[in-house]
Amino acid sequence: MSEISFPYLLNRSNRVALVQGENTHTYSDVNNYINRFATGLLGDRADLQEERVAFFIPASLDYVIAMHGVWRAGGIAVPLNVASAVTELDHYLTCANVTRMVANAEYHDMLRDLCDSLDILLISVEDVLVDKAGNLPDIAAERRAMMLFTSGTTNKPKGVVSTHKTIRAQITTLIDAWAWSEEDVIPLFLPVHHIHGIINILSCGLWAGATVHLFDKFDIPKISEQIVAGTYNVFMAVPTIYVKLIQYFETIDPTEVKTICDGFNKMRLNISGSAACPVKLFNQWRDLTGQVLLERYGMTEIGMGISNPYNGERRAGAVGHPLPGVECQLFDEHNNPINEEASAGEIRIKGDNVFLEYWDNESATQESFKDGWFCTGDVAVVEEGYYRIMGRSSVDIIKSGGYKLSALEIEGVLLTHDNILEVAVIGVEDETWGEAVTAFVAIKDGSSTIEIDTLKEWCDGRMSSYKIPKRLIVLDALPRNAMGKVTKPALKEML
Ligand code: MLC
Ligand code: AMP
Repeated sequence: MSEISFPYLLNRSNRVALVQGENTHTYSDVNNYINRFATGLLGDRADLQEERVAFFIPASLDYVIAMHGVWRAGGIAVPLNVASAVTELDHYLTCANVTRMVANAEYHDMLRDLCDSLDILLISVEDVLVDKAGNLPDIAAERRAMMLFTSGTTNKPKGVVSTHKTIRAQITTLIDAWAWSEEDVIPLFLPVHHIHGIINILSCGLWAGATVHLFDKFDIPKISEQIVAGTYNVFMAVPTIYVKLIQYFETIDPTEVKTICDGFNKMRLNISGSAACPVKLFNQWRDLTGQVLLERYGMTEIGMGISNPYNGERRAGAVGHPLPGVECQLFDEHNNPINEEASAGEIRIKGDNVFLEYWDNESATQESFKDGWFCTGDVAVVEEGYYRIMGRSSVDIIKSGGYKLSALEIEGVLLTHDNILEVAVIGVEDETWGEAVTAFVAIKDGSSTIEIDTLKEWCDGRMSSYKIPKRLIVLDALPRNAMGKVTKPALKEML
């Protein structure tokens, strides 16, 4: 077993690691906090031995302290979505057998009952920080480090477990491929419970010795101000963010648009990923800012797999070539490898970047691998060496604004509505969100019909807000095939 020397965040003396509002934090300050937090977490133990410590903290210094502190003490970090509904949190905490939850004091009242009911100790970073760091354990690279929840073709999200070796591989391939350096400055406004924010931005930035500016949400005017000031040289976002920026440009003065676009123009790199970047958007962004978006493809289970080149042609509508260290192969439906160009097949991935397991779910782990290849469920073709994503093998997965949503999970909640007899949820093409959650329902005999606004109100608190259907279509009955299964393609055609 190889030991990890924790190069995630080297002590780079007085270089600035994090900026949050008016506050700046150097690498040595952040490391000092991390070691003191890890020591406090350990108490009189020598090693957390993969204890699951959850944290409910938006992007901030405290988030970084919690994440790295758990790693330094030998625990498994479980970052949670701060926009989750309580029932969703209950599932994450129970599934991961979490024992301690770190949250900012302002969230304690909201979380206390849930934590008490699950026998979880609710703490804050200040509670744990000790005055002086003590001895910290050596951690083997093969040990479990992080658990992220992902929706899939089952109705409850699964815990994707990666080891330190996985995370290291996911980071280092991007450091080289995208030419990260100490000179880089990048804003982080994406959620920090998904790999796009955690690995591609925060972890790559800190590994490279760069500076990461933390925002608790995607605040266009605040971020634009910094872009105009020339603060950032790298920008990474989901396609919806580029769409929203373009929509914002339509609401402000053209001279202001020009100064923001000039700010983007001066950057060394703009990246799009987590969902398909439409060719129209790629072209609009190039016309506005002169930036040729670098589109890449990834997944919670693999980090980044395929990327357009940093140097070389970035092709619109394509995701590029497999990254160094990532083996990538297309397979047909009979599990035969496809080696000729232009034939579509499922993307399967091998490499140190691939996750270890779904937590406490051996059958799901086994089903997701075939002959050592991780089966992504995404379908692609290769054209002149460039991969192009064609779609997904399951209609039950929806990508909305970069979030992966399970149609079955949303259907499960909607079915508990008193008036709903049957329901089917699909993703419908949408210019802003990529896909918009759309619910088809049949109403129980004798119940009154439902309007979209009342359904949205009912959903509030029962699911994260971005899962709530954007459209509702009431039918007498849902179309079914001879086996009695709802035919979702027929629903799509109806629109
Ligand atoms: C927000 N809303 C959404 C939504 N985000 N609706 C559908 N889909 C989404 N993704 C809704 C809210 O519920 C709210 O509805 C309204 O929009 C305004 O909310 P907001 O929070 O102010 O929106 P905004 O800040 O503009 O958020 C948009 C966004 C966000 C694009 C910034 O969705 C986001 O951060 N997405 C990125 C997710 C991500 O990081 N995915 C990576 C997964 S990892 P109402 O009705 O209340 O007004 C992965 C692997 C890889 O995919 O390859 O990277
Ligand atoms: P997640 O499970 O949230 O990590 O989402 C991963 C999924 O996002 C992949 O399986 C793809 O379906 C999708 N995805 C990521 N990047 C791209 C991209 N550039 N183009 C199309 N789909 C993408």
